[in-house]
Amino acid sequence: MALNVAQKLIKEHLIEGEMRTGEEIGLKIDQTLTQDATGTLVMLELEAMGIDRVKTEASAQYVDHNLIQVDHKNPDDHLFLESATRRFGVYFSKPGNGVSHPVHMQRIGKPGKTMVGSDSHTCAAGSIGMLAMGAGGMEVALAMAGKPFYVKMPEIWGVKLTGELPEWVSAKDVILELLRRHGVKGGVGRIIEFYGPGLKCLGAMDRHVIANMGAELGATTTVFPSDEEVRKFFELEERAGDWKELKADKGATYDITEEMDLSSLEPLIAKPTSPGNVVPVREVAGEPIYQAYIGSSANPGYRDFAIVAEMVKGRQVSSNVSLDINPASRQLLSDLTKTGLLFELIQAGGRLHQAGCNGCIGMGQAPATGKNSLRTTPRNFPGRSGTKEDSVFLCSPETAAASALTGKITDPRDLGMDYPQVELPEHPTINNELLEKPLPLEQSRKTELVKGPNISTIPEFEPLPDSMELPVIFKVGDDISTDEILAGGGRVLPFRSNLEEISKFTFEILDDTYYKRAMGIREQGGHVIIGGNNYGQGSSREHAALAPRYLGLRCVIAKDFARIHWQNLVNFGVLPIEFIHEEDYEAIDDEDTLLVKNLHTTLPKANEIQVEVKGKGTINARHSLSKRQVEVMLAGGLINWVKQGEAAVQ
Ligand code: MIC
Repeated sequence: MALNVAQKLIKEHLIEGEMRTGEEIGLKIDQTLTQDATGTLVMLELEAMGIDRVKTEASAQYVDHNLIQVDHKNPDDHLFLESATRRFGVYFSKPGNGVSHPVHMQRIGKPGKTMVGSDSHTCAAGSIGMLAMGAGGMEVALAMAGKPFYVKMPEIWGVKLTGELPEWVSAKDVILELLRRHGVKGGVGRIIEFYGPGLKCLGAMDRHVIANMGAELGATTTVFPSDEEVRKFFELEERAGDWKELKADKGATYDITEEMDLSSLEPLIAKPTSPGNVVPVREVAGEPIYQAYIGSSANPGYRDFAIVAEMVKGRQVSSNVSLDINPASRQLLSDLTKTGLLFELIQAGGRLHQAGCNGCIGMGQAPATGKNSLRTTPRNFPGRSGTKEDSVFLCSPETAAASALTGKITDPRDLGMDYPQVELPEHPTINNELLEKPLPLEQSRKTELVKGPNISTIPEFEPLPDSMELPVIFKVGDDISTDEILAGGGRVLPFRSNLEEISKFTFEILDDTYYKRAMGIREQGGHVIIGGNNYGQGSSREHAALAPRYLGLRCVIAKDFARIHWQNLVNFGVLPIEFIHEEDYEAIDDEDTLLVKNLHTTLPKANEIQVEVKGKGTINARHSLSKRQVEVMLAGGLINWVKQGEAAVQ
């Protein structure tokens, strides 16, 4: 049978289940990626499981999120992570080396391999023909321990690219076009596979831009073939030996197909406060801006910075605009320095920040109240920038630079400038000194974990009770993101390894009384949350499940869930169930109390669950847990389940 690229990758790594859409499959994982904001928990989980050494071909830990060191917390985490990588046999990418996704792609990723990462944008590695998926830290820890990664077999959505990108339109506009067509739920339960003659005009780093933001469509992942463009990329990165071809077979088909004529695209922009809120730039042109922000894993390539530099060369950005330059990696920063383009950026008024994620996750560079910020980052959920009432637009580097020059949102085609041609440096500055290799086993066994005072252990949670009577203490609408459940940003992120402290920020953006109310009834059995569509979209941060669980969350009933957050809820023993009739969402109010009974017998047997709304009647809901996940739920979460499994073996 002729296979597409996604099917080939899955087939080659399938160790449990069958490739039938919607059924849970278990995959062998070759590589893992963790970053500091989620990695501390992963390392604590490895410690809790008593792992001696990771079993993957390559696991890498990056320090790219929590870079601002205003007190001991972030640097303590960095040192803890470094010690843990030495202890467990993991690569360590030091602070300053850059954002995990581009660095991993450049230095460690390989075509044909699978990867899970504790960051939703792990899918960016699909740009080089990997099957790379974001997941909660617990799942990544298990993959590092050599266990399979479980996911529902997705539909494969083939997007055929034809034509060629016009001048002033680039990769970011391609993914924004897909978001314009399908919105933030368009990719749920799907792998997006790009193919067709249009691929020729997209280099590997352009594909990274597109694959990275597949996460914004809620897709399981995105894949590209490993073709001539990917070969050139590996050659440039001096890793020609790691390249291999991976293409769809002749006659391969897709579950769903769609075509995009690249020649018909125009500059696009996602308006506040959702990556799915996409319109042509010309529709919002003229709005004054306060900030133009270049960088992040969504536009991390040399080209993305060089084009901005060429556009602002010899000019000054508008006097009311802050042009923030966030190099995605040290390699890129060195290259821009060598080619002199950094000079042009700075001379034009650019403010240079360190290599890393920075303002993309609200770690600095928060915009002023009510002012428009144009960013090349992947997300603009409410408050993510660090400013509560923010107004963040997502766009290409071309649109951001044009707007920085004029001081208002500008379609770059209206600048009247020739489209600059960017050449990639012939020899990029490859320097592996900030990427420490795993220690040999004898040495790693002698390494002690270095834990600062901010690093706490994960508490034990009890198994799922057979019946639960739970007050609804919070009812939310559609598309609630993990940024709204548990914010990022400079205030909150430093507590990523301290559950008790970070839990105080839960839902703070939406309702700052949640923490107190939840804590008030935690010892009485906890509470339930009611959600709308796409509950928990966005990041993979398992803290968004773990912190509410710590505060007594036992169940979420929603219209439907985003994949990674749904998995995280299960992993921490929070029962995720869905309304069968959407109208029932309306029937439940904030003050109601819900009763679910006989869970130990009903969950393993049937998908339907009866929920009694006290004083109002009964509604029918359903769960879509696999047999394995039902066991995990009943055990009270993945850690308990793993321990039970080990106890059974002994
Ligand atoms: C994000 O882009 O939202 C993040 C910050 O990278 C997260 C991870 C995190 O919350 O630490 C993600 O994408 O998973």
